[in-house]
Amino acid sequence: MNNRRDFIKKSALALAAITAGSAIGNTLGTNGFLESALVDGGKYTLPALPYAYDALEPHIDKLTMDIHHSKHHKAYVDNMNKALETVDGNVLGSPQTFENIFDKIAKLPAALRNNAGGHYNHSLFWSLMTPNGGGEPKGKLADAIKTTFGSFDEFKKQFAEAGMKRFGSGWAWLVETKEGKLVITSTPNQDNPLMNLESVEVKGAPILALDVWEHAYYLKNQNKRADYIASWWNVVNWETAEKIFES
Ligand code: MN3
Repeated sequence: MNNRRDFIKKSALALAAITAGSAIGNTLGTNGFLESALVDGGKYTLPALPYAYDALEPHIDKLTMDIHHSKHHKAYVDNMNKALETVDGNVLGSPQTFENIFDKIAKLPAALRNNAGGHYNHSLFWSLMTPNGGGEPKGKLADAIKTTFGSFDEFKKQFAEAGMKRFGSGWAWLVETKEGKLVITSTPNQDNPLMNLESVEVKGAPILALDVWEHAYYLKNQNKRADYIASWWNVVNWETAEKIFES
């Protein structure tokens, strides 16, 4: 048990070292939970949630959290590992990190794009929610949001719109670009702003991520995505978002 824990800790530290200073390094390095999602003995693993399945009630229901994590996210992890077995090592190169995979994603199989994206996006998403969440961000992130969008309410409105306008399945994001600008964007399917793809309109480091796939809300909210987004604001982990932004 201890050996395993030590191994995971070391793997996480190694990964943080490899990716330090990069966009993903900034996202992962300050985010202990996300680090635990990473390679264990050469395979990617499903991280345990940092809270119980019912902890986000009444805003996000227990059954949705259970199925979303133990079935949907697990499938992305398993299929990412399977897809990696099919990849030509010369195309991917090393190290086998999210950063390297997303950088080369245009040349890699679609299965890897969908499932590495799914694993990364969900790991980040869980870490950006907490039972003691909601309210407003503080510090530098709060200042940057006000400067960029005029007010926190205006930011919320534009972010919710990005989630509402995403046709079909996908994600809404608050991204910090290379130039240090905050931008709201969205991606289809399991694409994300770290992927080196022409179709990704805004590239940069994710600060906030919202899953707008129907599987994220259908059991509780059915077709009412707007209700789900309104509930989600109550569980946003602004502390984590602030840490990512300030790193
Ligand atoms: Mn999902």
